[in-house]
Amino acid sequence: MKLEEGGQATEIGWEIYRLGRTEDTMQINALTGSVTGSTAAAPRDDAPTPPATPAVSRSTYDAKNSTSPKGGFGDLARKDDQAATGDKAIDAAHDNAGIVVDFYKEVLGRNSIDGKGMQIKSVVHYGKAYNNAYWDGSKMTYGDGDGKFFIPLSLGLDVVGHEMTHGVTEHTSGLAYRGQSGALNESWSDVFGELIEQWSENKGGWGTLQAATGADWLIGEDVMTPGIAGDALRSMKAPGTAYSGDTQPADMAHYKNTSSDNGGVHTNSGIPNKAAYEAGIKIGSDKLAKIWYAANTTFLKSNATFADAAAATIAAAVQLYGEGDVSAAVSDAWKGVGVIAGAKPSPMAPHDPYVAGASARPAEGSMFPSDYKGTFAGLLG
Ligand SMILES: [Ca+2]
Ligand SMILES: [Ca+2]
Ligand SMILES: [Zn+2]
Repeated sequence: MKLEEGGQATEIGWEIYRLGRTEDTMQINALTGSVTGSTAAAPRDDAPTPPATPAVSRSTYDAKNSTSPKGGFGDLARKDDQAATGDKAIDAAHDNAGIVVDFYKEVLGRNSIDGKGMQIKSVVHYGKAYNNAYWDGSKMTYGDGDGKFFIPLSLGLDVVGHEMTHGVTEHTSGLAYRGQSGALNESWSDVFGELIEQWSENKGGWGTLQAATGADWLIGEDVMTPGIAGDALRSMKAPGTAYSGDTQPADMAHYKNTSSDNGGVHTNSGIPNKAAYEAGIKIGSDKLAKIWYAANTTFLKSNATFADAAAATIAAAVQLYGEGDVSAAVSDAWKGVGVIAGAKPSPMAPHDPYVAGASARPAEGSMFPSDYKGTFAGLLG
């Protein structure tokens, strides 16, 4: 909902009615979780105490190098605020998961992956020399890497943020994991993996544009190829240059029409990644996070195309910051990569049809909320 302030909608948020006290209301900013206003009635002795939001529970398991660990998870190695185990991969998975939960709560007002306090489960030491990490709908799983291409993947905060953001996407837009919607799903995970890393390196804050312009915008740089300096799995700043075999396109003119990798979800994600980077260095990482998050929770549908993502992020920018420099920077970013007409026009590649069941939870609702009255369409030209 929008909160009216001086006749102008300024924030999106929730209005909370306290238990048993319908005369009390409180406005909470949906993005920061901060209380923006309240009306309180006189205290009442018999009023029930509203439950405090419990801390999100974290459990990290040791698969002991099995691909079929005991009970599906392996042994519980560390829970909640328990002390470090001394096992680097387990401790990094546990600590980094906590940072990701904190980021979503403090920056975006989201209570865990599902928005309802979902317990965070991580499985570490999965398989032998397993060079990957993934989200499967209920938990994160991390391999140890073979020591040559990867070290234990949980050591990368952007990797952990990437995997957990797949969970957030599943519970919000439900972007179907193939074709352009799948590349957007991948890109949103990269964007938040990187933003969470920036936020954490700035000790839970942003130095306005400092974080955006001073960051490397690389994904997986801390865990990839310990023997090679300066490379990464993906570069948002310069897609296609992260490592010697990087084939990511940086604009629509180089979009890869392929049936492998679910239609190139890990390659074509370079295009929206580059758009996010270009927007981020102009508007700052804080606004980038809030706009891209609002696009995922409010505007994107499961079968979104890149052009839909452009429209969604522009709409979110307008909703959060009004029409102006911020929304124009977002629009310019998508024009720059050729997704919408402008600086580098190029034909749109056809979008794969939506495949029912490809997404765990197809999003409901429409591309734009019915109460949206902005004029973002004019910004697309
Ligand atoms: Ca990074
Ligand atoms: Ca390296
Ligand atoms: Zn991914």
